[in-house]
Order: sequence, then structure tokens, then C-alpha cells
Amino acid sequence: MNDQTPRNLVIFSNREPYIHAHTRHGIEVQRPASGLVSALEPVMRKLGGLWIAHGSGSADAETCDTSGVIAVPPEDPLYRLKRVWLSPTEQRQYYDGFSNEALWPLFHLAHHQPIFRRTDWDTYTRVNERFANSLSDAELSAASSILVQDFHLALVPQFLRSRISQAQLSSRIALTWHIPWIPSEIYKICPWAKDLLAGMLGADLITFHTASYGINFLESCERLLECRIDRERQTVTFKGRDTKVKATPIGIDPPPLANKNQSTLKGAIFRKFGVSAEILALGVDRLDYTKGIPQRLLAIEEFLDKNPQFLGKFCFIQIASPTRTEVTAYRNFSLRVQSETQRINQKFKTQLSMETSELKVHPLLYCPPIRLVLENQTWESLGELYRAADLCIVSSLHDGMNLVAKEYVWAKGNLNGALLLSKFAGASHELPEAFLFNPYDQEESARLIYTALTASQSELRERMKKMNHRVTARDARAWAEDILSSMTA
Ligand code: ADQ
Repeated sequence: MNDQTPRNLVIFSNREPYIHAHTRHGIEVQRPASGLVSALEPVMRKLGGLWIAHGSGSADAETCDTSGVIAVPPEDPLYRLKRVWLSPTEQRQYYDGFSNEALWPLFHLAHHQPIFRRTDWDTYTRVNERFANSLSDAELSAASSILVQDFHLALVPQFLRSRISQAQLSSRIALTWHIPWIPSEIYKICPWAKDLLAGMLGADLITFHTASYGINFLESCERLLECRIDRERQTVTFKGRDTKVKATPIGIDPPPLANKNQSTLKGAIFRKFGVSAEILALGVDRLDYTKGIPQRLLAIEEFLDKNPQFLGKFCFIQIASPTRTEVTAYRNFSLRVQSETQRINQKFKTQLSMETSELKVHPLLYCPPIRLVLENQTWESLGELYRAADLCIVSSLHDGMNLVAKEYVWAKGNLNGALLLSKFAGASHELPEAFLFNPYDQEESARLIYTALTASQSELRERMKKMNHRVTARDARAWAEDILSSMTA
């Protein structure tokens, strides 16, 4: 932090940094597994200020005061968390509906048709206004910098802007966009495309994870709004005000480094997940259809079909945390991933036990090549998995950044390991030394798994060293500080 560092910081996000929940052991505090929270929390702890978010925990209401405020972190309070309350209908229409059934598929080109409902849009608008108004006049006057997070709250900058202009305040607003921005030809299918842009342009600064998303955004503004675009300065002038657009790639909050050697760790992990193999391949994702999990499973199937010498030696552990389970598309997707896994495991089991197979394995000794773990892991456990894995596969069909790719690279340090990374994840711009591939191309994906597993140790080390250097140099905190200093520049 430098002299330019803003004071009186306010952060808006849908997700809160601390959730109070009733459990069997009484009220417990939970930290959500969220890249966004990890990036901003250290900054908030350092600067103090106010964080406004949806109060989603079952014990949230009874742990804060009547205005929804609680001082956090609970063990050593350094800033204030103000909770916004949503009714079940608001939660369904603003969050499950417009945010996750309309905007999420719209911006991810993942061949899931977005569902645009007028009622969801109306509630989304109302809830955004409520978030903005939950900042009292006194808090707004005191706020020098306001950081609004992500696509759930795209209209908050505009709602705040009208209050800031009326009160003639000088507070600065930044909106950080964590998902891709798509070409305008696709974006304009959203019935409220113009309103959403106008809402966002209430900000002084809008950040994206890659330069190409920023270019797409400028193009959408140019095509859909009456505004002026200055490509040199990367600004949009709309209704007499300038908004700067900037590529600011997010970094990671590194998981703890496991202090054990790779083969000891690998053995412990195989025992923990009940598998036996030599090679550990890993996937870590929310169970989301944009992450390309079925495509990854099919590529593994083709790799094993073509290279049966790896059967029994190769195990792919997919850690997938259930997410957005209120949305039908997510429930169906989870069933699809489970049934593909079963089918592939069963297929190789049958093949191996056939009389004609050259690789005879007793059915009782058969270890399925895919182990699906449908649960959250602790930070420590993730750190161990990353450190032990010979291969990490990130096959997103489209992804703003993808922090898992960076976490793997960070955790590997100077060890050998191969990262297979989708060309359609924002992270591929910063990690060109990964084995980059098109997840829609099953043959290429399968071939690349073989290439990565048979690459020389020196090649793997060389690739990992370069990537590690870049990931370490720019962590989550550096990302947040970059945004804060751009706001005051
Ligand atoms: P996500 O799509 O959620 O967010 P991603 O980049 O995939 O983000 O990161 C997920 C985070 O959750 C990682 O830190 C990962 O370690 C953790 N995680 C995943 N599965 C887990 C599990 N089973 N147990 C514990 N932790 C788990 C959005 C955008 C991304 C962008 C991020 C940050 O979609 O493109 O990178 O925001 O801007």
C-alpha cells in the first residue's frame, strides 16, 4: 500500500466473507471457498472499512445488530460486514434466476441457452438497488473508494452514481468483472443488454481479467449505446462521464505448501481416496457446466483406449464441489458427470476382465481410472492434492480466469508436474507454457494427456519454472492493490 491507497473502502459483493451457520455444535463461522473473497479480504483487513453482502447463513441474522452489521473477523475484528437480507423469492429470481440462469450462461458461450424472465430481471434490478441503498448517506459520504464485485451486482454502480452526483461527493467506484465478456453479436440477445451496460457505466473503472474481454466490452458499448469510445485511453464516455476499462488479471491466495515429499503425499492421497495407481491426475472445480468436466472424462477415456498400457497405473481424481444446486441445469449436470464416470469405469473393468485382453487384472484388484469426489476440500487438502499430482487438467469451455490453474502452478513450486489448460480460460493468456488445448477437440485432448505424461523431466521443469515465476509475482493481494491504485490514479 502506498500514499495513494484509498481510505474508507466499501466493498459490495453477493457472497459474504464470513457466514454464521447453525450446526450440530452450535453456531459456527464458515469461510466460503471463493477466489473473490480470498483476494479482497486481506486488503479489507489491512485498510478497514465496510463490506456489504447478502446475509446467507442460517445464523447470520442473530449474530449481527439491528442494522445487519457485525464486526469481523470474529476473532479479531478489523472491519464491518453489513448483511443485506433477501427473501426466498428474491433469492430465487435475483440469484438463481437472472444471475445464474440468464447472465452466467450468456457470458460463458457454453451452449446452455440463457433463460431470460422479466420477473427475474425486475427482481435483479430491485435487489441491486437495495444493495446500493444499504450504504447509508453517512457511509456514502465517508467512502472514498467503492469496489463492486461481479455480474450479480452490475447495476449497483449506476444506483450509487445518482446518489453521489446528487450529494456532490467525490467517491470513486470500480466494478470488477470476474467472468468473460463476449462479442456484442452474442451479448445483444439479452433483452436488457443496454440497461446492464448503462448500470455498469456508473463506475469510474471497470476491470476484466483479460484485454480481449475489455475489447469486447468496448465494442458492446459502441454498438448498443450512444456513447464515445476512445480506444487509446480505453475509455467510454456515456452521459458526459468517462469510465475507464482496464485488464487486471486476478491472482491467487496461495494454498499452504505441503511439507512432505511428492511420493509420500501421493501414497497418502491414494489411500485417503481409496485408489491404487502410480500416476495421479487431478481436476478441481465447482461442479459447473462451464468447466468442461464431461469433455475431460471423454478425453481420458480416449487416452486410455489408445494407450491401454496406462490402465491400472493411471488414476484421475476429480474434486467437484456441488454448486447452485437450486438450478435445474446444475442438478442435471451433476447426474451427467456421475453417470459418465460410472460408464467409463465399468467399461474398462469389463475390458480388463475379458479373456482376450492382454492386460489381465483380477476384478478384485481392479482400480477404476476415475475417482469422483463430490465434496469441498479444505485449503490444506487442496494444497496436498496439487503438490502430489503429476498432471492437473483444466478444461473449461470458457472461464474468466480459472484460479485452479494458478493454484496448481504455485503449489508445484520447483517440482515436476504438467498443467493441461484450456485455451478458453483467461489463465491461458498468462500461462502459455502450459499444455494448451481445445477441450472441444477430444482427440487433441487425449493426445495431449499422453504427451504431457511422457514429456521429459527437464521439459516439465522448464515449463513449470516459468509459470511459477509469473504466478508467484502476482498474487490476489497484488490484484486488489492494482485496482485500488488505478482508482486513485
Ligand atoms: P469460479 O468459477 O468459482 O469463479 P475458479 O477460478 O474456478 O472460480 O476458482 C474456484 C476456487 O474455488 C479456487 O480457489 C478453488 O481452489 C476453489 N475450489 C474449487 N473446487 C473446490 C473444492 N471442491 N473444494 C475446495 N475449494 C474448491 C469466478 C470465475 C473465474 C475466476 C474467478 C475469480 O468464473 O473465471 O477465475 O471468479 O475471478
